[in-house]
Amino acid sequence: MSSHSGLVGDDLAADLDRVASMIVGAQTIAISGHTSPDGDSLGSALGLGLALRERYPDKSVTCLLADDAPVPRIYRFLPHADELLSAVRYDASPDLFISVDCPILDRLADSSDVARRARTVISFDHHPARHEFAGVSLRCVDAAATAVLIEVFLYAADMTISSEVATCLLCGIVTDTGRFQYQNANSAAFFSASRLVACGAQPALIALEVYQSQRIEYLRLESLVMGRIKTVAGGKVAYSYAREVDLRRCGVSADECDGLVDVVRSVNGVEVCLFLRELDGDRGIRGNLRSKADIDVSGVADAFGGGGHAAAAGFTYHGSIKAGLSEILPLLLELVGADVSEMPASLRSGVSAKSR
Ligand SMILES: [Mn+2]
Repeated sequence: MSSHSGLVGDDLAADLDRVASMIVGAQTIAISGHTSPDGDSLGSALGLGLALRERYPDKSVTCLLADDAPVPRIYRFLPHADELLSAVRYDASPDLFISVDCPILDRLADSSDVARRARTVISFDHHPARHEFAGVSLRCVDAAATAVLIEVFLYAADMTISSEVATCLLCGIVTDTGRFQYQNANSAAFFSASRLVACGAQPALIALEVYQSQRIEYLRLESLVMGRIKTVAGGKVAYSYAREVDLRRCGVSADECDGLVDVVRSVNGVEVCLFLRELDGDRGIRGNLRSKADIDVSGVADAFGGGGHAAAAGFTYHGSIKAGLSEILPLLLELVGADVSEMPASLRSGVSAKSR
């Protein structure tokens, strides 16, 4: 095993070896990240897929999209993003299915059927999980991004990391650490990022494409969300929301909204924040939670059937935005040790003694 970033204990090192030999033993390989893909999910799948294709030109390696939807615009610059195949159009039963950045089979959406058909399943992931769905799971919750784990794996397996592979993986690290600004931006993340830049990854290109290429329509929506930010609990909790009609009027698609929670997060003095967005077709509300301090918001996400990390979690809520706020805010107020009476009266109607 080559030198690694300090992330890999003996157990994980043994698993990395096992994964390498499972890959060698497979002829057809399908790789997929989760539904509503983000930079880590796409960067990890593409980076691993490209590296395997370069190393094993005789194998059939296919990178899949869990949804039958286009790649989000800001990630289309990723090398070979145009070759990603919707899982519904992949008919084969692969020897090996590799899940990246996904803790539960359900979040693989259409790709979960491919996983079920596969002879063996490997998972690379950094989310906490209650059950493992893969035969071999490389789960490291201390990794800032799944892309860090992929980088460590490629390095340990002595695989060449081309500049294209490196750019894909660095995109995963940059986006999952919020440009190295979140609490998860640890030395292992910087270590992998440094090695990737040495391999030819282009940090300036990633920053340009992901953060400096917003459509004016998106910025109009962002200003709407910004204008709606409210703080409670002496400024420790902030929240905002976007309605389906806001997206329609601004001309913004749902996959462009991932960064909106960061607008809410950016308020000075805020410790936890909440951003709610109505899903189209009455599918409920998507909730995103962030913590800027030591407060763990994953339990709140869990209470609403979601999950995630201590500092970044999400869930889908079935109900209206107002009902969602009046249910979720008391839990956030509790986390920062504030009183529910600090909630705006307009939202307090649904709150009862059970919330305390
Ligand atoms: Mn991730």
